[in-house]
Amino acid sequence: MADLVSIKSAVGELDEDLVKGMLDEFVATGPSPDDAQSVVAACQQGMDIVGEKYESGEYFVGDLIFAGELLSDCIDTLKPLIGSGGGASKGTIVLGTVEGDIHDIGKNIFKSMSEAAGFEVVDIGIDQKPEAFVDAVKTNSPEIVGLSGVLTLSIDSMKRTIEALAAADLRAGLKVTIGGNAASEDACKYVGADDWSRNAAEAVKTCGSWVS
Ligand code: B12
Repeated sequence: MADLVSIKSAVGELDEDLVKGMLDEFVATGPSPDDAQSVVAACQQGMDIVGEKYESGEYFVGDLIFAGELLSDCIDTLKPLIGSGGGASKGTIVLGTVEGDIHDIGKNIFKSMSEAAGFEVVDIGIDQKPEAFVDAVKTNSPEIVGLSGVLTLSIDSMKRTIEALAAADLRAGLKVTIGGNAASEDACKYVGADDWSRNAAEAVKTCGSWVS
């Protein structure tokens, strides 16, 4: 099993060579999908260190950008290990990052894991207005809508998005899940979602239970 503490710390230190070396070694051991998900989680925890260093003034926006690229590379390396749902589609998820928020690393991880679990994912991208979600739901008739957001202000965008779905008569029979750093139990209640998670693997399990 990989050294999760060292991976978390190397991501936090933005030590690209060390991170890549450790992930290459891990991949070479032929790990299980669960082990690969633990490494994804360790990389995500490394991003929390990056966030703390940014807040304390040690890192700047350029470091956030580099951190984003580093984590995307990590996910590209780990994605083939996460497994494949195989067979028929389990259902459709319309997914996007809500208006005002351009963060998409977590959204992309949730997308990869959902696809690996057998869902079809319609990814409408970042900074998406409520109307864009409404249009995507009308076009694709998904079972589930996933709203991603890491900024505090994203909570209000999520609320507006869910209100727009209700106003368009699309909310009944649709499950809505929210994720990203902004998601919490309180946020879930406030925005009127069915579920929330800051862990993509757990969220995918919940989505699976909704369509089974
Ligand atoms: C990388 C990063 C960036 C990159 C983003 C690159 C990209 N392509 O996404 C860049 C440089 C662009 C960026 C920009 C900014 N950022 Co920034 N950024 C981060 C950082 C370091 C990491 C975010 C991240 O990717 N985390 C890792 C992912 C994997 O975690 P996650 O999103 O939570 O996703 C997981 C789960 O939540 C879940 N999930 C995610 N989405 C979904 C969706 C569904 C449906 C489900 C079920 C699950 C799910 O699955 C994922 C895997 O488990 C965070 C710090 C932090 N700790 O979060 C700051 C942070 C989010 N940024 C912050 C800020 C302030 C900004 C800027 C305003 C900076 C600036 N002055 O310009 C801008 C915002 C621009 C905007 N309008 O959005 C603040 C937000 C403060 C706040 N509370 O609002 C943070 C918290 C840093 C800090 N501590 O101050 N940022």
